[in-house]
Amino acid sequence: MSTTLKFTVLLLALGFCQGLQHNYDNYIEEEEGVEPVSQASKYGSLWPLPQKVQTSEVSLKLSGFSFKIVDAKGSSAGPSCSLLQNAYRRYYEYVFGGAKKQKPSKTWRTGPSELTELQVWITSPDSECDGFPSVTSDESYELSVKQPVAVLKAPKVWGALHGLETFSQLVYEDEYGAKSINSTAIIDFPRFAHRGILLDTSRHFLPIKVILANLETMAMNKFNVFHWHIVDDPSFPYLSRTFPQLSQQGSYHPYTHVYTPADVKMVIEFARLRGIRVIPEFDTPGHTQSWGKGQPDLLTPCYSGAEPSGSFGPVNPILNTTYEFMEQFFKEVSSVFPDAYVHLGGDEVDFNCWKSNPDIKKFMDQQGFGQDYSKLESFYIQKLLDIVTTTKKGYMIWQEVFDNGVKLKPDTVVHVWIGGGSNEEMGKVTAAGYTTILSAPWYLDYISYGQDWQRYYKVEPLNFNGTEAQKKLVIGGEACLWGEYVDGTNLTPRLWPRASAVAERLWSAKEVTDINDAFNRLSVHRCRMVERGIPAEPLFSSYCPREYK
Ligand code: CP6
Repeated sequence: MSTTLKFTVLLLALGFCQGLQHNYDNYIEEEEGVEPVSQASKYGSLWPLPQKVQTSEVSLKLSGFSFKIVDAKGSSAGPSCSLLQNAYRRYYEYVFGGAKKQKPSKTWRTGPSELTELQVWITSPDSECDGFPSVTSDESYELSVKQPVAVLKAPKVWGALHGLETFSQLVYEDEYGAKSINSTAIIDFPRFAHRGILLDTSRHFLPIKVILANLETMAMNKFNVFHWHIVDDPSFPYLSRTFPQLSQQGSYHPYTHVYTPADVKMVIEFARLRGIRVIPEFDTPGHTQSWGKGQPDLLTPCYSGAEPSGSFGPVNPILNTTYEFMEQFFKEVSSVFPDAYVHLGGDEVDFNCWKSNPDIKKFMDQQGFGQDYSKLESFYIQKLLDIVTTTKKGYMIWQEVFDNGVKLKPDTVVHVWIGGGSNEEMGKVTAAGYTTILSAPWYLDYISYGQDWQRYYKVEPLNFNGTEAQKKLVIGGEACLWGEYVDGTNLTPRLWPRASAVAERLWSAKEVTDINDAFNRLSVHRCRMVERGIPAEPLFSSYCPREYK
């Protein structure tokens, strides 16, 4: 028995705290989980696991020289579909890597057990090649790998993108380093339509390069929503064409720490090419300190006794100028971001400043709100929702907005973040008939010793008391990586492969819960991300065939 184990057992025997018991559980699981990374599980290294997989022992060779990814004859997307052409190139590179097309010897012929082509067949008349993905996008695909050609069938390009990723995951190296793939049949589609990652570019500025690398990794994990928490209290890096003074005054640096319209366009197109939606969050009325620097009178002046204290609180909800500003601002946002939804925040509104302000007090009396400041919050949010509705966008809001009884449009998406593992709130929100997204168990900014991916993996989003109709309202979830302790130096390894656990929970069938099988596949998947240049952190003691360089 190792010293650590002895020590832990001793503490347990003494009836020590919950936290240590948790570590002890982890210790055991880890020891049982040790496997060489190269040892494939029953399903090879597929992650997230497809809905239906049929594998065989028949192995086919792929040669970098002759293998091609091509449009199938009947496909509705041809050479003019740059989204697919782009993806073919990307996945060819991922499959054959640095080992570029090697010219074969003269006597070389296509062997009897060689796979020469992957034909990509978009079956629906409208491939959606030039469109944007949405919550209703068809992401399904079918993949048949058999001699002499593999066929990837998908109604839309979105499914084809996922199928290409899956195809690339099936390819392995034999003992001589030759690329091989086993004859396989796959039918696949996501369990949940909304599978997101929240990144926060206000607490720390994230270079575009880092954002793009994470979009690329999201595609490897079949995530399809980038929730861009773009501004917050500490900084306002969004360069607004209508109100350039917001980032001029509110960013960490007005030239180096801003996202220009060209940057934002690039992020949106890079994401679209990978089937990823970009949902921006402009969080109000709280979390808006940085807005106040470039937009005078937007925030509530706080009072100390009878005098303004010099500090400011949430957005001032009693001025007409506030709503005139929001109208113009969200009109711009709705044209810059093509997604059908914007996230309007609404979380963690601190009432103390509102309470201190005599003008707000007077307004509360006039409106008959009494001492109930959540009524004032509702007043603001209601007006904001009306403004955003005129821009023809749908909206997402954090759960407090629902909890405070704000009247919402029936198609509002409520984002549940409070309550950790307990899913009570999911029952309440869906009982009220709202579409909902789960984040409460998936706060990846919380770190601890051990394999916390297993906790994320074990979450069952529909594990709450409710009818079948209620469960249908849960459209997915998001892993959140808030930015207080994260910037370009540590974001990627902190997010991956921990977010991969969430990816499989949101994509794969409900019954996919075997933690040992998950460990084996995820270990290989993590090495694959490393091989593709992503510094994803290890799960446990192990090695990768090609380590991070
Ligand atoms: N910023 C904003 C945050 C958080 C929220 N909103 C947050 C709160 C508590 C924890 C983690 C993050 N940093 N704008 C809440 C949605 Cl534990």
